[in-house]
Amino acid sequence: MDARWRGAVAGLITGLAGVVAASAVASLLNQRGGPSSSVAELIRDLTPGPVAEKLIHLVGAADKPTLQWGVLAGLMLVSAWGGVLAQRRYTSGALVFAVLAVIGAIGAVHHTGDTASALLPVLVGVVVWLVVLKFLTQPLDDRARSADAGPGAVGPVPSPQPGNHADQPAQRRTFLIRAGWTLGATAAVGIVGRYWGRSRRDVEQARDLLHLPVSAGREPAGADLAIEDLSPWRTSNADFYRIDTAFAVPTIDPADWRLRIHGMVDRELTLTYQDLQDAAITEDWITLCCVSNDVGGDLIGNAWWSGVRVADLLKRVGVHPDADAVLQTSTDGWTCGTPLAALTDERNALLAIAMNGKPLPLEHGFPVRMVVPGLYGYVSATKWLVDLKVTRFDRFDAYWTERGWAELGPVKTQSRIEVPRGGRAVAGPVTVAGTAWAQHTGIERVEVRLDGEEWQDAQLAAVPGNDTWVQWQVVVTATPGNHTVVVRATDKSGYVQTPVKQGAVPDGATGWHSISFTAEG
Ligand SMILES: Nc1nc2c(c(=O)[nH]1)N[C@H]1C(S)=C(S)[C@@H](COP(=O)(O)O)O[C@H]1N2
Ligand SMILES: [Mo]
Repeated sequence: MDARWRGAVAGLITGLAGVVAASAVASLLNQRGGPSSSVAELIRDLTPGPVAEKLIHLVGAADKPTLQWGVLAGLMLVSAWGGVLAQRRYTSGALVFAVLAVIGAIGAVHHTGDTASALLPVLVGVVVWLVVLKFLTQPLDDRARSADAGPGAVGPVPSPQPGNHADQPAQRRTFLIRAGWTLGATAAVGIVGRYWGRSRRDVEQARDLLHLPVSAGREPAGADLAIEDLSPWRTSNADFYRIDTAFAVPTIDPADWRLRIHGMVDRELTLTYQDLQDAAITEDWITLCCVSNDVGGDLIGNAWWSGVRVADLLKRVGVHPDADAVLQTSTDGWTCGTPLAALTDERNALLAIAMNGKPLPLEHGFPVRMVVPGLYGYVSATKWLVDLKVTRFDRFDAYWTERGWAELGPVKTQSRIEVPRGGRAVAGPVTVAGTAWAQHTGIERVEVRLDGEEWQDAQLAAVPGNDTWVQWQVVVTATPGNHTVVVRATDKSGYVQTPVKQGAVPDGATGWHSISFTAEG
């Protein structure tokens, strides 16, 4: 093989390795398509209408794959050229790949809109390109070849002749070995990426085909004050905060899902997804929040959940009287410990199958998760749930308790100001609004204080029960200039939110939320 060809082959392998790595990262991050299909979409979107139509007409229904393969073929050609250039001078070849990466980045951002996660695959791809390019073209480098004449060489080093791209067998061997390794690694990465991508698509499809016996829930009358910039009563699935330790979202086919309930029980029970659909479905508004939520933070959301009451299932299995906890485990091995009492009392602790009328999104625990009103997520809301063990708190440590968080995580009474947003208002009457929560206790009262004046009662919106947040609003009178507003809530147990500031570790932040704004005259 002529040395020039070897440069082209090095470029091809480099191009392939980067694309495969980028696609694997994209599918690990559960993005649709990798950077190359994004570039195909970019080209499609940039092509003027009539031309696009002609193109589509020409290639018929195959337009999408054709375009995608076209993009890949173009990429491979350019990569080969980059390899040939790099053989002479690494930086010229690297520059070619850098330009390709910029095009990929534009495509990715155009495709998803979410910059940070869209760019990660491209970033990984370009790093792989630059490293592999160096790795493969180094043994082809003209100067390296001449130097390789070795320390034993006597006399002037012969300069490499064109056409006689000094084909030292040692260099050829090094190149072939490196090329082989790179191809092997690329194949391995490709298989992993494929596997994840496929299982994600399969499970998404199974999810789309479900017809669950659930409703989407109706906003209770008067619960949503519909104030601009105030979070809506219902948090949509797309806007719901997400917290978990899963790098790649677990993909469980509902047909394969099983939940084992065991431990200190009279009769073990294993449930299928169909069993849950056939059981009595309970639906309720429940506000879920994270223990890591700082004062004023947004790791909280309110949704209409549909599922089976855990209390009913625990009654069926017969819980031993000396048990006090349930150890929950997810398919990826995350665990949490929940007080048995919270799962057996009158509250709607649910094995949820739907969120806002839709099967759980994969990110939120599909096919089945737990939701328990009144407890932080880290001690109750296991996503991708597969195992419930009735036990005692003195017999286990769960994921976050091993890491210094409290064993028990009842939600702390909190309130948050959301309006005025952006630190600006018009002097005169100013609407201050926000949310407050004390799940499973209920909010009794919300007060607001402007610049250290008297506390002023806020008006509370309607709520369907005690397990959700409540919206509140109050009008304060602001003179032109800078102001600070503070909020505090009182819950139905009579507890008034403490001003004492505490961080989220080990059992949830405390303190009053305040904001500053400038009133313009
Ligand atoms: N399997 C699993 N379930 C989990 C977690 C996790 O890391 N893994 N995190 C918990 C935490 S800390 C919270 S606050 C909630 C968040 O649920 P969400 O992502 O649906 O909002 O899920 C809980 N369930
Ligand atoms: Mo959390």
